[in-house]
Amino acid sequence: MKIGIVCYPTFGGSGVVATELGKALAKNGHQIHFITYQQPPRLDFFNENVFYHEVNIPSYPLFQYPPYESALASEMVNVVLNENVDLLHVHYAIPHASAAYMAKMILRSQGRHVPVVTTLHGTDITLVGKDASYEPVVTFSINQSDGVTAVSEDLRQDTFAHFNVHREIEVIPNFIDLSRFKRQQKEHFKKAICPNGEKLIVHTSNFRRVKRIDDAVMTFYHIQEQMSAKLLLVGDGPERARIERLVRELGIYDQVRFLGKLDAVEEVLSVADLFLMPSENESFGLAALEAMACEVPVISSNAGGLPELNIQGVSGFLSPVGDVADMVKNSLYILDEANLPTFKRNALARAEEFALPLILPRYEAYYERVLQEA
Ligand code: GMT
Repeated sequence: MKIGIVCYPTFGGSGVVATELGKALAKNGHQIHFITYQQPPRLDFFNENVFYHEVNIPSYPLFQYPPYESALASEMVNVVLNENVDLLHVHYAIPHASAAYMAKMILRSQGRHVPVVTTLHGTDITLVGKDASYEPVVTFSINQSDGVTAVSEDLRQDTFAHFNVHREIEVIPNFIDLSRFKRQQKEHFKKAICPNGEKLIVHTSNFRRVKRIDDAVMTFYHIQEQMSAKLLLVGDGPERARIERLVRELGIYDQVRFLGKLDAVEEVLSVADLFLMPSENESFGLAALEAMACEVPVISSNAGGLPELNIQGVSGFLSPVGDVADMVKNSLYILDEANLPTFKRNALARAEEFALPLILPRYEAYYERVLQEA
């Protein structure tokens, strides 16, 4: 198949899923055309089946807001016509699904039919999409897609609950490349950070409010009152300055390191003992899956799709959102040397259920179905 993939070229979430999916499809012999406003971070290699088309957004003094959606739709039209693309797969509904609808209509007016698959990732539904400013367009463009997938059953239910969507939504969970995300021998790194055998706790996110990083810091604060431990915070975003202030106020700055955005997050995860994801909402929790693949048990909230990933008392524990005391109690239980090895093994076993070779055929089969029905 020749597939056009549209996504945000970002470090986390939907952008990573879209890029990894495209790479895996290309390895399977499909021709993949990425259409984005910047080279996605994980698209840094040569593969004969991968093509990159940058969306050009010319500026003009009249434009307070450059019309990205129009430029994107135009680029999709050009790529479909020039590269003979069979199907467009857009990740994150806003504004990709409506831009794809416009491209589809333009192409149809020229006698060319190209089906559109939209994958819903989370905040496009749970946070941003249901805002009245976007809702009519999101509802319309989901209904007009030829195929719609969601990364968890919870997100699927949320979509039906908040939007007047009258078409089927297929749940295809996120996946993990276990050849990349695996525990590596990085003992020198662990020794440098934890010279006295401290337990190493990690949180990675885009530092937005929805991640409740205060809860991660407070959980760590109470853990280190009971046992020696260090916290690594990976990622960057609007909350970072506030969280740095909180860490200083708590007097734990020496035990916490802010690593910023990292390409090779699996190296940090390889030396971690525990992963914290106390999010207010999380449609899937890809960062937690990456941790589990590196044999790191997960303390998470029970929000959104997290119960579909993290198994209570097996790969980690889930607590009600904001229940720091419960997260501390569960963390101390996991970090107990009598329990830690079992949780590490279980975390990997759970991650293996989301291995790329298990999930990729579900996308391929879904594309085939959409192409047949369109
Ligand atoms: O985590 C984010 O806020 C980024 C966001 C995105 O769309 O890029 O992530 C969402 O998609 C990920 C990939 O499907 C999911 O693993 C995340 O759970 C989801 N984030 C939220 O629902 C908050």
